Amino acid sequence: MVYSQDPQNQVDAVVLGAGFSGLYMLYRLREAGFSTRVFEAADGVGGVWYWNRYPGARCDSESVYYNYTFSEELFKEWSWSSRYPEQPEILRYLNYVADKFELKPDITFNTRVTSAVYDEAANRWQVKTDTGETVSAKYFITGVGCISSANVPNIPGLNDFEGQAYHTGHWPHEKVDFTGKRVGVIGTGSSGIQSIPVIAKEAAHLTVFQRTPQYSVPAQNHTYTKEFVEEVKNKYSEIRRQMKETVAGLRFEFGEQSVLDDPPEVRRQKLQEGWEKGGWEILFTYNDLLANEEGNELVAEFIREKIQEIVDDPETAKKLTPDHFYGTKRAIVDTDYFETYNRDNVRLVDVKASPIEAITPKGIRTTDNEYGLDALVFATGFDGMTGSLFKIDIRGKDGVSLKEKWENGAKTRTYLGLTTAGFPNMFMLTGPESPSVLGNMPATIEQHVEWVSDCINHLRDNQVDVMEAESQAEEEWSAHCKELADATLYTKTDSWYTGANISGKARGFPIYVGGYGAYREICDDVAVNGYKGFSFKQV
Ligand code: N01
Repeated sequence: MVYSQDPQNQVDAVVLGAGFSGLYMLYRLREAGFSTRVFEAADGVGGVWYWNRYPGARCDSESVYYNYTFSEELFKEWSWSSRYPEQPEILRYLNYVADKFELKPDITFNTRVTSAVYDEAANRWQVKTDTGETVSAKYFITGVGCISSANVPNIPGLNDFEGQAYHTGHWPHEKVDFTGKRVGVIGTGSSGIQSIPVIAKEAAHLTVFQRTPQYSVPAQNHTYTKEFVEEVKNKYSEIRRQMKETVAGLRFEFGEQSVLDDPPEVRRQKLQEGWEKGGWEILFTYNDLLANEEGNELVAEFIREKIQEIVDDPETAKKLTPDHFYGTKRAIVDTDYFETYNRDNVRLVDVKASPIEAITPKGIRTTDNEYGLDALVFATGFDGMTGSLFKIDIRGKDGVSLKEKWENGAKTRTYLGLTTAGFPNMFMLTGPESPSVLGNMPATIEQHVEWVSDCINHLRDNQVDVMEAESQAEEEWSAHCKELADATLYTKTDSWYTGANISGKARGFPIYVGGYGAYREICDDVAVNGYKGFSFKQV
């Protein structure tokens, strides 16, 4: 169905973004008979998988969980090639979904929503785009992603560089050829750690500018056999159940024991097994890794020893050794990351010890050296959680903007991470104070989309025109999120979770840490109890 060309440009719902969230939201709304427009800045579907085309980009959730499960037919039609497939394959998957369900005709591509203002008299959202269109919608739903607003640090001389510069989150569509080039990479988060080994193989020379060393564990990536893929398809119900009920929407639950319960040799054996299995095994081995300083240190030390073993040059190994709590920055899985520093053409620069002073026409100048470069890669991350929402001028009742209400990010206030008081009929898919980024995104996205579409169906069935989170419910939810987060080690580390990566951004931890399964139960309970915590209006 193509959206109705209403002369007033009115639709039931406007959805922002055509990534995992927006595509499924569109599907559900259309199935329920709501006229829906999706706006997407890119010229294709995919969201982060459209933009993040850097070498080595792949998911860090196992692929069999990194997909939709709402359609058994879709789940059984699609076959992943490997445990952690690369970006082109994931983008192909999302295009396959969009084509299978004929979603593209309802998506307006190459169009960015610039503002969304709630018109209290009409009880509708007025949504404006950068192409000059205004659409009036009863429901305004954001699916803009949690880590989609690229952070390019404001380094002096940024625009003076004469070589090619790239950000991992805005990578060109055509292949970037680093052959014969001296390449610099700034940043060693997931994007840096995935791209560095691949770039090192191609470039003449690679210099990595590292501010904070990171823990990383081997992905132990491998291709899937036909038999395994068939087996997975037969486990559809089990996989869907795991994605719904577990702590992170994957096959894991946290282990039953504290890190401190195991004697050293047993702990070592378990961690060694986790290392060999790869991925996030280690992270889920114990029940208190993310809450117990002493226990976390024991696990961190195990990974530090691995880094010392892998990296030949002791000085480089020392620079690569992290000292924050393991897992409090997003746990990273890699392919040959630490091994890459044993190559002759790779050099590591510690920019905490010798900060970057400037980008020059010919490279990078730190306080103690100058590095000549032909190409520069910013693997410097994103303004997470709120960055993409704040790029849009979203205004609720009384003309108050979301940015003002949340004090520029210093105080996000939501009810369930889905709604915020003063912004009626607006829903944020994987919004701040939902579990979102602390696990497998497609799982948390499916839950949010299904909750929102059930909610909108409920409003229609009960002839309710306006639904709004109550301030009291919001206060309690935000306080609950903060209380849970403060009991963990997450808040003790500088990370994009805490906003510490963005200069001037207020520190917080706007993510629900109680786990996907528990969160789903809370959301379901709210719905079953007549959407408690919300007020309703019939016009
Ligand atoms: O970004 P990051 P990312 N000077 O913020 C450094 C998801 N993701 O794009 O740690 C020098 O983690 C910064 O240093 P520091 C995933 O959730 C998933 O890598 O702030 N360095 C850090 O090293 C991930 O967590 C996949 O001190 C500067 C790096 O840049 C999230 O996206 C793949 C600097 C940024 O690391 C973000 O990952 C990729 C400066 N001025 C991403 N500014 C999957 O596997 C920043 N840095 C699915």
